[in-house]
Amino acid sequence: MNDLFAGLEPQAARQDMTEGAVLMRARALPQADQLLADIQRISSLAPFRHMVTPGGFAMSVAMTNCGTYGWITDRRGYRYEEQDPLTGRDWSPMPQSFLSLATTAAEEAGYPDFLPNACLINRYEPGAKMALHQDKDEKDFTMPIVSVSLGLPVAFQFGGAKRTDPVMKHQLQHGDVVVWGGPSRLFFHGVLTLRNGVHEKAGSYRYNLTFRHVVL
Ligand code: MD6
Ligand code: FE
Repeated sequence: MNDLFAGLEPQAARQDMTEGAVLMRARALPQADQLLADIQRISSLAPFRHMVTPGGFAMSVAMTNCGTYGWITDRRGYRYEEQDPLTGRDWSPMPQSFLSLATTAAEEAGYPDFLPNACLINRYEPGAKMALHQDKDEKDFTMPIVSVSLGLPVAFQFGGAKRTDPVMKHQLQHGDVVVWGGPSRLFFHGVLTLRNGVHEKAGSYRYNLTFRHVVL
């Protein structure tokens, strides 16, 4: 064994990460091929792009969206919009595969009333990462977020309510689902640099779907 995963949590089918946050290993495996096919279709209409932060930096993660609202960033700030700024068109409706996975996983985690109206699709290539952040552009924090990992594995960091709180690392693999809400809904989290690799279903990428309920 190498020490690549030293310090990471052991693998259990279901694991409480912190208050209100549940990791369900391989929960999306049965649907993974369908999810990847839907990502391809969605991104043929609304291509993955490296958006620019308000500070003027291009993000290393490429993004697109589906659902009623899509998360975007540019020099004017972070926000949700009903149209893709790249094409001027509405985002694609959320596919049934996405919707049923998100709502059933949320229910299994103790959130029976989750109704997502936005899905941010992140695409990481080797070298890409996401700094510690809070998801707070949704305005409604009563609903959880459901997160689905596909393709290459990555180390996910989960901290606390303050940026300086200690973080736990969890290795997220193809098919893993994280549901979090309630007391941890606004906790800081991030993704460490994606390492080189080739995944049999996703090539040299990691995809992450995050389902949210947004109010404008
Ligand atoms: C990622 N995920 O896993 C980044 N945010 O690529 C997130 O930033 C995230 O997984 C809110 C809820 C769940 C998440
Ligand atoms: Fe996030």
